[in-house]
Amino acid sequence: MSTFYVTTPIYYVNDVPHLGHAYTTIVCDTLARFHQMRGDDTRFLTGTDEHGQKIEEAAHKRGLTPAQLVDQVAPRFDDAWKTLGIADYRFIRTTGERHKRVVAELWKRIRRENPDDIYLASYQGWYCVGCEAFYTESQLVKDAEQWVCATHKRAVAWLDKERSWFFRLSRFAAPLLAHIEAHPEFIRPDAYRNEIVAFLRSGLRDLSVSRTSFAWGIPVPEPDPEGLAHVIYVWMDALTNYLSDLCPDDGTIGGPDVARYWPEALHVIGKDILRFHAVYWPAFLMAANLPLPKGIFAHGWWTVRGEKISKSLPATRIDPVVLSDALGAGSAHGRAIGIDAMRYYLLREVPLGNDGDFTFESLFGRFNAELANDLGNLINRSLTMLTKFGAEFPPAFDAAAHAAEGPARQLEQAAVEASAQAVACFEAVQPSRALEAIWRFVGVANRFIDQTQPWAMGKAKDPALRHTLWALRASLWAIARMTAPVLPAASQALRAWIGDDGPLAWPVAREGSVLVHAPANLGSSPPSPLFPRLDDKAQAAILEKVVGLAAVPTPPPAPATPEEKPAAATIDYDAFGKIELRAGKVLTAVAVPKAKKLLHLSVDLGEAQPRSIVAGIAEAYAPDAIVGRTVIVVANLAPATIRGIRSEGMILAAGDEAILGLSALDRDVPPGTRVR
Ligand code: ME8
Repeated sequence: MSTFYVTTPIYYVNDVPHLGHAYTTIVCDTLARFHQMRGDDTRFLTGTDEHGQKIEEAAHKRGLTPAQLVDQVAPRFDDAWKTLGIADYRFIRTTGERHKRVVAELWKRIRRENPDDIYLASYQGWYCVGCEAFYTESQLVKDAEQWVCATHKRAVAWLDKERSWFFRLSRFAAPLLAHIEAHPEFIRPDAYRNEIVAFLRSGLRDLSVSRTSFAWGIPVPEPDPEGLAHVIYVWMDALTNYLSDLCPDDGTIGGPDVARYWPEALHVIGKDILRFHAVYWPAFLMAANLPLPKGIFAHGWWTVRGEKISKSLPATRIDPVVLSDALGAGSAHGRAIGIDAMRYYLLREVPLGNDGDFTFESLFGRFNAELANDLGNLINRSLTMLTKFGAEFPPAFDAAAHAAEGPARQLEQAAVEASAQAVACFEAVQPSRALEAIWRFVGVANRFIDQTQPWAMGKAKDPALRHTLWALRASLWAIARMTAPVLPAASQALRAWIGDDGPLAWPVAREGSVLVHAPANLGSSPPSPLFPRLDDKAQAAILEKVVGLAAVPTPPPAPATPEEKPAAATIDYDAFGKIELRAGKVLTAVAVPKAKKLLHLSVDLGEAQPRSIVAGIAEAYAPDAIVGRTVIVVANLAPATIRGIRSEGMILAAGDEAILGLSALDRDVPPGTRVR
């Protein structure tokens, strides 16, 4: 039995899960399910990254302590994965006691094994809180006299001579290059390996691995001679999760799980965090004289209309739970089938490693062509034939018919090929190619029905129908199993229909045959379509649910006694109902030139385009302080032009002359939600 250990990045808890997070988690889930089916000793880890300046700032923005924020948000990731049916994962939080012990232990171990690899100095330079990363100017972009992070498109902060512990990263360029050369599979796909090799060849600078300017982190486990309190750099803390989850509770780095799983670790990550995983992490491990993980697989970014799906761009955010609910609405199996369809689309649409643009056209296209048509029709047609003729012609394997030149033999060959190719592709972390191989078999099975015409055989009372029906049933059996890693719910339903209640193992060829190993005596029961075709109406309903405006509540009823005149200086419900207040998320904010009170904002109200709004709040709020906030917007105010800028709404704020406070909601609601 082999061992397989797969990890997702641990996600930041400064916001809630979106489709980008779901993607990595689904990739890992698929690989874990596949290896489980192959009989491998499988372990799958995900979790949340809860320390650092970014989390501390996010908490303060919400008026919470960091501990309160992380305790609120971490379960939302765990819940999302449970709702999405992610199987048998372990969930680690970096605020957990064991993790904190292991991180301190890793630090001490580096100091023991290679004392000079960590030293005190002072750091001066740029820092992006979004990435929690130090940058040189050559890694940043200049925008209107400011250095801006290329990923977060926001100004970076200058850290001025912050006293810090440094890690001697510069020592590791050569050993890392040697490791990559000796293990070509260490960084995949190739393009990312080449990127890291080029980065290493250009030389490495030592890395600041502690911070003193904030406190939300794991304390450095040794005193600073000047008495300053340091917390460990959040990436050193976060990366250690992959190891700490395997360690015993006392924080020792070792024990049976480390021995068993660590050498097999595969880190699946987005390309945005490749350098941390492919350079910093192995260097920390080398300095501690610990073995490296087996590999790192970086995937590309999902975009929406070309913009990366991210927390900072709400217009790109798609909630995976809402999407799967909407996709499964037409199926008797509901969300479970919606989840399968979403998994299928994400895994099939782009080869792992490439970027992909999420579009509803391609999602609906694949749903209808590949799930409803190719797979759905095969299932429906096969089960119909089995139900209709199975009693008169009980399916039976006929060795001679199976071996003879003809459709059954082609079917068998296609099954053998699909199984072997899918195994190779899943093992090589190429789920899109595995699905292509399986769908080639689905195509051959559909052709088998066209060629053999079981309905005509039934009519002609042809006894060969018994073998034909057997072959159809065996094909469904093979397909149910081969699709199980990607389509767990559809696979389970299909297996129930054909009576496959054996342990869920991969269908392998033995003595040149896959199909002949299908269990005998399969029963069948009447199906309901797994993936009902999405017609125009269904597509419109999905769009409405996933990207449409949040439902607008009906206006409150008029007062019960209309003859009662409202008192002076009050307005009635009707008048209030005419004011359309909506939650809006501030996407960007810039000062209006020569107007010291004005900021020009773009605000997401859940519409196709963000609104342009000019607000008189510049004296009270710096642009940076309001980006990302959810405010209350008067959405139906007549547009006006202020200082030559079109303003399409008003933001509610407190204060007469001077602005004293900005309207806010105490929790995140989808942009566009009505406020009343
Ligand atoms: O980086 N397309 O956490 P994070 C594809 N805490 N994948 C995406 C994506 C997109 N548009 N957006 C996010 C962190 N992801 C650190 C990791 S690990 C020791 C610490 C996925 O919450 C992708 O896997 O910003 C990416 O690497 C990860 O979410 C970033 O999540």
